[in-house]
Amino acid sequence: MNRTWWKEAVIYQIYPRSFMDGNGDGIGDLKGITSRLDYLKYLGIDVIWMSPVYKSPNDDNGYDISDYQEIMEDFGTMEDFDELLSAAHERGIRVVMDLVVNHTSDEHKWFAESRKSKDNAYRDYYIWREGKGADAPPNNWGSCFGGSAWEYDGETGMYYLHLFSKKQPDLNWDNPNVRREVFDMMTWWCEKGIDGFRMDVISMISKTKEMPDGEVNGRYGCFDPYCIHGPNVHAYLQEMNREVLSKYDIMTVGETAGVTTESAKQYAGENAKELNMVFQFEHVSDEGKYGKWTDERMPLTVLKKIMSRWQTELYGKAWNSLFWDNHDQPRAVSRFGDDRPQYRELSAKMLATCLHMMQGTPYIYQGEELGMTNYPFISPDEFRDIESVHAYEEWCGSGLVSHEEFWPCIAARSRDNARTPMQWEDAQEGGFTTGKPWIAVNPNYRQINAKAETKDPSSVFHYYKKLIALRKENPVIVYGKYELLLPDSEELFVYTRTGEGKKLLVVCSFADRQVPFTIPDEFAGASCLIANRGERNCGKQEIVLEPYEAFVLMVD
Ligand code: TEU
Ligand code: CA
Repeated sequence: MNRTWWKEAVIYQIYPRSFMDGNGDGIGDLKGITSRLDYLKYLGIDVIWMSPVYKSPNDDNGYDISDYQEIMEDFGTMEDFDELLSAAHERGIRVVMDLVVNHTSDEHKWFAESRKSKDNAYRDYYIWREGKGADAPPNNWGSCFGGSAWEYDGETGMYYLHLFSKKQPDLNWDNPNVRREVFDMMTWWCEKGIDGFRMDVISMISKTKEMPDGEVNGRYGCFDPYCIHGPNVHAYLQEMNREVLSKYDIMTVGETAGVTTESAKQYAGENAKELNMVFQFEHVSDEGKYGKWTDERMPLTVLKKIMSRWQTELYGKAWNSLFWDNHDQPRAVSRFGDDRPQYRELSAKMLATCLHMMQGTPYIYQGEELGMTNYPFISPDEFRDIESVHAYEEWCGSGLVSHEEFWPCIAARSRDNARTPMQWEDAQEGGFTTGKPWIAVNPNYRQINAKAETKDPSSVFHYYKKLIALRKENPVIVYGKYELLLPDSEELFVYTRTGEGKKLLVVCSFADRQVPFTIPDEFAGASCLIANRGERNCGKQEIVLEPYEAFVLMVD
């Protein structure tokens, strides 16, 4: 297995809109990020991945791009970007951009041209189909953000495909001109000196020619079999690799909705010449009776099975990306841990231990290193995310479900839980802005903020800082072989890592009560690398784990 910088790195995801406001307009921006680079350097991360900062009307907060080579006005100027890039590089921090090329904004010049006429030169940059008569879309597919995946355009009397919002028309990757324009744009960014791309829904760029009705789920049909892992997806990624990626020392991570351990070996195979790694979503795809909108918790045995399968089946063949949350997911400590005051810090540190001792590249989502929690939403008026706004309307507005029944589910899973502003200090608006924030700051910023935690050696922040340092000091954490122990335990997540002449025992209690545990003979007398409840002496082997206790033992 070859060794490279992106395998040994820890990556920090920034959602620019909510990270730091540099000019008091209540919206995070590039100058704000630059002003916080020393904080990130102190944390010890190696790479920042920024969610999109390109020109956009913000229908989906920047995931609807109207110009790939201009900076969104809210975020600043291209000079601000250049300043951020060089300031990050001066600190040894690499910068990975978010590449959103499954779709553009409907305000992109390509789409403005494409919709003008059926014989326009840009017509086939997008996916147009005849309807089945008046007000009848080409098929029954539903979009990820509610409603039909087809929007009627009166100018030419046809429908265009949008798997997300109607302001996010899907590009037609079968058109070589589209691929050429995308590759040229990517090269332009690489020539500026960026260090890689996170590729938004990249598993969706190839669609089948035939677009039949999908299996009905609720009010619409499912597009998955026709729009995910399509017939040419690997050919297009190999072409992208030949034309752009292979020419630069950059890293790439695909956001591959629907990926399996088998297809991951193609997308991110050691020698597949496509991407370096992929995000899989099996551990964050548990559903309830309202689909993703559920406040139920995935059983630990199911979580362990999923994470272990990815650890073992990719080992030596492809590279894992490790994450608990991102800008699309609720906060990890609320979803997988326990955000009650007496357990929040302990369970945040336990979750960090569980993930950062695994094989693969760990991703820290902004605020996760502080143990930031979900927001206490009380009304749909507090939502800003198009997905949550539409979902509430579709389920409650339509009378399908009562507010009382649906509210706990959407409040638990809304993407806005992760998009409330970064909590910097116990000051106005958590130190995020001197203005009125675009989305409310979590009122618990008084207890949970970077200023307090960077000064407190026992904080969640310092625990993450130590985990990051351990990864750099112990190659077994990066390259060691994973093995799950106690698969049937619903309280304990216990696994080993073996390699580089070392063996680790990683013990994580997901329980809010004491749990007996026997330290395996081979770890008797081992040294303790890290523990969230103070040093775990390893004198005796029959021990009782305290609630959310986590520790790592190492033997030569
Ligand atoms: O997300 C794709 C995606 O699958 C998510 O929308 C996910 O299905 C959903 O959020 C789970 O609740 C990417 C971006 O990460 C997301 O922010 C964008 O909204 C989406 O693509 C469209 O660009
Ligand atoms: Ca701003």
